[in-house]
Amino acid sequence: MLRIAVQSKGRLYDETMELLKAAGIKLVAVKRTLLVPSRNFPVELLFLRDDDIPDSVATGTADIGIVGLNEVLEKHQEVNVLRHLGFSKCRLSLAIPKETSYTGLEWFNGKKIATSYPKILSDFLKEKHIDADIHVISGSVEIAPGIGLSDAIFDIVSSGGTLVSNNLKEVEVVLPSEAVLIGSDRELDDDKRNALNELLFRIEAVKTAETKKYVLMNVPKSKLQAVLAILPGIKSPTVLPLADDNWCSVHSVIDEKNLWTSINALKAVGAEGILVLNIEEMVL
Ligand code: PRT
Ligand code: ZN
Repeated sequence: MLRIAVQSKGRLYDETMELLKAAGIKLVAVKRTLLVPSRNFPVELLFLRDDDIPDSVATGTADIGIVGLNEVLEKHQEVNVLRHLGFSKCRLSLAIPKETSYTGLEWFNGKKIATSYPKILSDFLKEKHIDADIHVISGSVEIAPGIGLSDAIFDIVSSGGTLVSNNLKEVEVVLPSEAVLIGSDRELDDDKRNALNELLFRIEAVKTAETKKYVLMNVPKSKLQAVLAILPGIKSPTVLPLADDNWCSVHSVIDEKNLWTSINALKAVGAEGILVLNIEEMVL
């Protein structure tokens, strides 16, 4: 049985569970026991703190894991990123007091920076030849400059609201992060390898579908060519007859980012009764 380490509670939990559910994985019981098997797929979930997930995969306690890229790089374990998952997006950034004028990275020379991510920060500073003093604290990093503990911070930023409410401003983005699926180089037996390949295949289908919409519309036959010219489709749009001989029904898949432009263009050339549906999985 393939063992997947996931966060037991916190920012990654909901979307991790949603992704596994969308991939068709049902759990025996959703009670938060440490190890929960699936009832319809050869996997079991090991619920851990996110800090422990890279280590659990590196040591083989779990076969794969879902965790923020920031934790993977900070823990520096021997693990591989198998797939970016597109949720829990954030960035690790340097921030300084709002009223301080920022002159570029050299500003940090000789300064004290508070962080919970000393490894990523020291790698970055070394690469940029900046000589700063790293002060490690485990929580509430954003209050450090305000209470005189540091000159700057290096922390996770998402909306930026926490920085604003602590009179700080983001001056350098060091690492864009998101949830990733990690694995290791150790050999998996055939059952685990098959389960992993099937899981990766299903995640691919779910992720592809997330960026697409299924669109249906009624089109007068006289306008069909104009409508077809707008629609990309996977191969080509599907055209079906309707009871009224002068009309047909056209079905197609559209990139979500082009959705509203396409709908307006379709309306303009005579499409009517346009329906837009979510796609759950899409196998290309
Ligand atoms: O208990 P456990 O150890 O498992 O969880 P945790 O408390 O260490 O982590 P958790 O659940 O807070 O975050 C898990 C992961 O979510 C992180 O490792 C990141 O990869 C990702 N993530 C995404 C975030 C944020 N967004 C985020 N906004 N992690 C933390 N924050 C915090 C940040 O530390 C700062 O205090 O939110 C604040 C900033 O948010 P904004 O929106 O005000 O900028
Ligand atoms: Zn943590």
